[in-house]
Amino acid sequence: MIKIITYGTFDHLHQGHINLLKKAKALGDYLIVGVTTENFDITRGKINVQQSLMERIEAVKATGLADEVFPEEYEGQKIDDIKRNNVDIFAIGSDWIGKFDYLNEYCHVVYLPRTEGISSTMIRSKKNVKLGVIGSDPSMVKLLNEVDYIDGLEIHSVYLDSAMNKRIVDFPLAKDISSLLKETDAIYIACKPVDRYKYIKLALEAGKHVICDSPVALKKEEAEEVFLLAHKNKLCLYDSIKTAYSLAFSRLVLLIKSGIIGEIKSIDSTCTSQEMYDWLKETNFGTSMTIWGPFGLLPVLKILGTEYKTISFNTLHSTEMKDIFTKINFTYDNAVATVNVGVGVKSEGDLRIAGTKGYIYVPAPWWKTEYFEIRFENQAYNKRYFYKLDGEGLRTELVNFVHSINTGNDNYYLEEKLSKKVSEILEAHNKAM
Ligand code: C2G
Repeated sequence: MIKIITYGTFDHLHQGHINLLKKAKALGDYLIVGVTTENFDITRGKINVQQSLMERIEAVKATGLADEVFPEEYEGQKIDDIKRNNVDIFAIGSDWIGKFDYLNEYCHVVYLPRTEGISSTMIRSKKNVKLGVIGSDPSMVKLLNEVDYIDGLEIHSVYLDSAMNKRIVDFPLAKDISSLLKETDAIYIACKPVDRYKYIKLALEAGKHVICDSPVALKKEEAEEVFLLAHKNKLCLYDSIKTAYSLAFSRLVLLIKSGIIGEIKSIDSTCTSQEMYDWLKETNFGTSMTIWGPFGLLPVLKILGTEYKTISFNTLHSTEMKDIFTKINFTYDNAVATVNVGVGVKSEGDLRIAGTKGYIYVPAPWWKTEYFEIRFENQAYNKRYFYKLDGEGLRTELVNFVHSINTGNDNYYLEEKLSKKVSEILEAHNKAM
């Protein structure tokens, strides 16, 4: 009996995949198909997959062409699979020519002609979301660089608000806000924090989905109003705390929920930056809190929840700014937390999460980490975790944003109540200064 093995993501299974499976099966008697898991796809840079692993496996099974279907989970698994199953032929589409020659050591490698004119990417991006950009914050430049990686999203035009440093961008400039709103489906807001609420409202009232740098609003009431408006108009409103979308951070939260370090008793997070923009000095609200608050608060509110018992602020002022450094102290029923944020003051930007069985250490800068450690008193049990970070979390966030627009699904990386709580804390801090 001749055994053939092939692999693929098989997102939105289409004729190209079916032809490939038929050709592979025709090479022998028994066809084994490895379907790539989300985790492995992300590590190999494929992040736009829309169907779950189970849906994709079921779709391959339903073709009736495969004799065996299983998940492909890690780099190097192909060698294991080939050896374990006594495979005779490894078959894959011609887009991979040369890439799997190393498997010739274990079996015969065949590259099969690819079906032209059809791909999962084409199916996923039938309709492109036209994104308009308002603002000129440096985050906008990062966004413009990331969009190429996102299926189903294109930058339509950019409206540079005059209040900040104008930057040269390679995209068409909109002459005013109303023409930008008229010609787009969604708006990315990257302007001064104080103007965000105003632009979010304008965009939502015009029926546009919104993704906005964090914080979305500086007052609790304003945050509540814009989220309510989004619901009323059946639109997505994304608060862009990029760290929430990074693979390392989201896996860290899941590991904590699984109880790996026991009950969480303390969280310490620090976020600071040296760079000072002129416009920061003009603001009449807490600077370090506005710039770093949403990031610093994220692990505390995400892990310990938004229902703390007490909160207090310890703020350092300077002649130029209302707050250059703030320590926020929280008490919860069974835990405590401290968040340090600073602008123009530099400190070690790490994250420590203490539990009853062990602790998690995320080195600086923890908010864009690809790595963390779970440590125990007995160091023999320590574990290190590595995850690839694409575009500082922005890429995953945009993929998710487009997915929410197309399906109406909620944003499950960053809950609305967390965004609202961030605005509430910023307002309370501003009042306390
Ligand atoms: N394919 C094809 N014709 C198309 C599209 C895809 O023949 N129009 C083939 C691919 O060449 C591949 C298989 O269908 O052999 C699955 O394609 P994808 O779902 O795109 O998966 P891919 O990223 O190619 O995964 O480690 C290798 C991967 O697992 C292969």
